[in-house]
Amino acid sequence: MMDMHLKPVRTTCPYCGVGCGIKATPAGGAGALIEGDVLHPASRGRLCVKGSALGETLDLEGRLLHPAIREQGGLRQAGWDEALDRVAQRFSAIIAEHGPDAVALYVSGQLLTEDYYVANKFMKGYVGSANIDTNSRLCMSSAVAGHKRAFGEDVVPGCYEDFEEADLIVLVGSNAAWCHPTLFQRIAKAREARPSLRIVVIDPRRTATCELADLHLPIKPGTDVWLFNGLLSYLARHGLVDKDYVAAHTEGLEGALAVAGEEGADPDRVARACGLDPMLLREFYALFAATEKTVTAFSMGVNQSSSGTDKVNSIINCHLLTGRLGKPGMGPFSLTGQPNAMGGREVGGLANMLASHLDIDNAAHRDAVRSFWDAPRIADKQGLKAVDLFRAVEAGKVKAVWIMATNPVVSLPDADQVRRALEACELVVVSDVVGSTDTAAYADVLLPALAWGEKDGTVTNSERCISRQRAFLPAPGEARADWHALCGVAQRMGYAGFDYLGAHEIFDEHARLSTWRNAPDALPRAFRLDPLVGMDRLAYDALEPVQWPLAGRTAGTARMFAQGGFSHPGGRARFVPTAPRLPKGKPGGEFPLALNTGRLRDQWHTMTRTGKSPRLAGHAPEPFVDLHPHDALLAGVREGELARVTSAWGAMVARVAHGGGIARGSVFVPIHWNGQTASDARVGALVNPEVDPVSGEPEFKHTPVRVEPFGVAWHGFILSRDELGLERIANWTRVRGRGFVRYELGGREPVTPERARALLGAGEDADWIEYEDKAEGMLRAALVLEGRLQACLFVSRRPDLPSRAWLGSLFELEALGPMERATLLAARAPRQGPDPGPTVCSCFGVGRNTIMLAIRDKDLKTSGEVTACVRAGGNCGSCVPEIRKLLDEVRCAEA
Ligand SMILES: Nc1nc2c(c(=O)[nH]1)N[C@H]1C(S)=C(S)[C@@H](COP(=O)(O)OP(=O)(O)OC[C@H]3O[C@@H](n4cnc5c(=O)[nH]c(N)nc54)[C@H](O)[C@@H]3O)O[C@H]1N2
Ligand SMILES: Nc1nc2c(c(=O)[nH]1)N[C@H]1C(S)=C(S)[C@@H](COP(=O)(O)OP(=O)(O)OC[C@H]3O[C@@H](n4cnc5c(=O)[nH]c(N)nc54)[C@H](O)[C@@H]3O)O[C@H]1N2
Ligand code: SF4
Ligand SMILES: [Mo]
Repeated sequence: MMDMHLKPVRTTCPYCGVGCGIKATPAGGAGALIEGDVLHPASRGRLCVKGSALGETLDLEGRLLHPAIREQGGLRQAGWDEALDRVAQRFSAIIAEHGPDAVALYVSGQLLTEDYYVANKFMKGYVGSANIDTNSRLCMSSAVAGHKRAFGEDVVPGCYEDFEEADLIVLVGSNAAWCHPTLFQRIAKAREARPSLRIVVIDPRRTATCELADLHLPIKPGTDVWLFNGLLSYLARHGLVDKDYVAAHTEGLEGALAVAGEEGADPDRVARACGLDPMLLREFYALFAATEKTVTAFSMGVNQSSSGTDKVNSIINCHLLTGRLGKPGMGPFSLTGQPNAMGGREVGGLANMLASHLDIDNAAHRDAVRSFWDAPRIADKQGLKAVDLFRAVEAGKVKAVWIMATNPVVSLPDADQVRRALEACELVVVSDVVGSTDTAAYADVLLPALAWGEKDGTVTNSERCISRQRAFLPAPGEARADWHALCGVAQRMGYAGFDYLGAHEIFDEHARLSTWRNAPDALPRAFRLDPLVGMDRLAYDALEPVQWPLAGRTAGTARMFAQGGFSHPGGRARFVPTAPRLPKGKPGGEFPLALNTGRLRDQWHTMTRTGKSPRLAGHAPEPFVDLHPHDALLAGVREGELARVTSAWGAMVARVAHGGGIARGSVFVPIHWNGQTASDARVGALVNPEVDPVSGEPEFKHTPVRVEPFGVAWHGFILSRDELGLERIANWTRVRGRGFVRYELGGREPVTPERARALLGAGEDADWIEYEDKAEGMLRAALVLEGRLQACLFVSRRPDLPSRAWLGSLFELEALGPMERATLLAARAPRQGPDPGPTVCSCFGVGRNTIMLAIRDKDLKTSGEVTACVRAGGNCGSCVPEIRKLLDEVRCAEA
């Protein structure tokens, strides 16, 4: 059993694919002190704001603690035996009647490798269907397909150190400042030490990442292949072909160059296709040509596209041509999203793969895996990819689906279709750590999983580094590891080979499979873990982070392919001809704008965990639609007011914002809000379900939409100690504050004092403070309970509501003093300075206005000076790019 003696435990962050090391010291109960682990090679002690706030997400509020079964419309608590019996019986019955393809698993890059391995073995080897897909389909599948086409295997050739060694870093479709923050900080630090390091960002938006960029190429959405084909052609014409490398280790250059064609040979034409200033494009091409040590890192702006796989290969082509691969400071680099995106690929979690980097379409590969498992059967054709899977569920072809560690009702495109599918499905099993998610609402059987801090296993980060997640908290309620639940069902279905005594035994089997028939004359592959075979529990627990392929238990390999040795037969890499094409859904007519979706700095996906942290709530307390002021004018919407965004698939409501980074013709909406945190802000409902033909990855960044006013008679907010049921409110959103819940409201039916009382749950003789100005359409009220502020409500005809900052702080008081009572409805502290403004630094709660004031008053010039003056940026550093932006703003205003 784990040691619970409040000693620090070294583990790995459960969020992004950087995979930072964490030292967690249990603080009694469900809490823990979270620090960066200086020994972890991925982060060397750094943590971003999400990682730093993990301690605020560990409490058991909202946790799913017991299995539950749906009966007569309602869920009732059940024991594990009953729940697992139910799943096993229904799975067996459906398979017996309709065949193995009538059941499916939909899993996640947030599973540990051990969970993932068991899920894949269960489906492909025992059920005998490849209908297991994962949310990595929505994330990394284009990179996987691109790697396989180019290298013959899904391998990232480089490592994080390359970002520090490079002379040029090109970030394509990546907002690393917010999404891979500690890696971004390594880049920032490298540049500080070596100012000659050049950084280029290719993104239609001007993001926080651009604050570090020497060049920002605001590319027309979807046109990356034009840009990189043009670059390939430019490099070839300017004598940059690494002839030895190309001759010795690659094939197909002619075809790739031919497809770039005449258009690609003329940078001015490329610039036109990409909507870029020709001078800017030429400057980038010249810089790339002149800089041997170049890393091209890419993320969702590349992968999540109907031409995602071609985008990936168009980038890799440029690195193959110049031989810039696998050597210090150079290479194409796929930034992975989830903590175990890579581990999932190693165990073959996608519907078109087999375990251990083997192919489902290859009979010898199938035989290898089947014989290793000694399995009764093996899936012999590809299964359904995520989007198609949920279509098949709606059509009744797939009759049972087990969803694990993902929230598809929020995160899949055409998300209302997913709702319909789950409604129609005979058996929906959901394994989650949280009881109420948009997806769990459709569960027939709900299974409680161990969360981060409780579960035990391994993850692999973007640079192929395997590291341990270790438990440091006791299992709460009846929660169990996901692999344990899977084994329970498998055993009940009569399958042998699922009697593991612990995660270490699963890992051992996984490591052994990687060596199985892995020989030059058999089925050679780069992925192999020989030195990790045979670890007992102790050795597994002591495992240090290590990069595969391995030379020893602690001796990894940082870089690959410098000397060729690719996994295609013959060992050569392949140039892939990539013919450019635009996204199919062109904005115009009814839907004139292109919807781009993505992430915010302080939230993780559907907010089930980051949403618990008050510290993380301040940065972006509401969903918004960011668009160019000109497009707002055309759409008749105004900053600060609510707008409806509609596509051919669905609609949502969000507040209009002008962040300043969006070009005309596009809008940006964050992905995080869902049915639990807003009445109507699930952006997935709008997203075009078009997918890339090779990878099956959806077009998340490009859906034609229109924006129009969402008319309300009043705007308002409520801060309340308890959650409220907000009936008859046209629009609401919710975030967690320290000691309170914050609701932002837009309403149509007037709020009278009586209605205000009803909304806040104030009885006849409640301690109630109220101020009303009917002529101005203003109402302010507060409910006090035993001397403490219980709730307050502010309503106004216009969205000109007072700051929530000071009001929020009153919830931390044991009792309201007379001064606080007197000024409560003014929403300002008696002798308070100016409103601090929206949060920039979440760690120290420093607002925009505070920072701006300091910059102006004290004439601050650098982010370091800002930190010294007001603390902002002094902990995790995630807000430093935003501080730099504010410094620029002041500088511009002064000039
Ligand atoms: N804070 C935070 N960090 C996260 C996550 C999170 O939820 N929150 N999630 C993690 C996960 S799973 C993932 S996958 C990663 C994603 O990390 P990123 O890919 O960096 O994040 P996104 O915001 O999805 O999109 C990146 C950028 O692609 C741009 N883009 C859109 N269309 C195009 C195009 O046609 N061409 C180009 N070149 N760019 C385009 C968008 O404007 C956006 O700025 O983040 C990980 N890290
Ligand atoms: N519009 C739009 N949509 C997108 C994207 C986009 O850019 N735009 N990006 C896509 C991408 S890249 C991704 S990765 C997806 C992410 O989308 P999802 O995977 O749907 O998002 P999460 O909120 O991370 O869902 C994880 C779920 O697993 C639960 N969970 C956490 N830990 C465990 C565990 O150990 N076991 C179990 N059983 N459950 C656990 C959480 O409570 C949560 O409900 O979104 C995709 N959807
Ligand atoms: S960068 Fe942040 S979210 Fe990503 S692994 Fe590190 S601490 Fe976690
Ligand atoms: Mo992702």
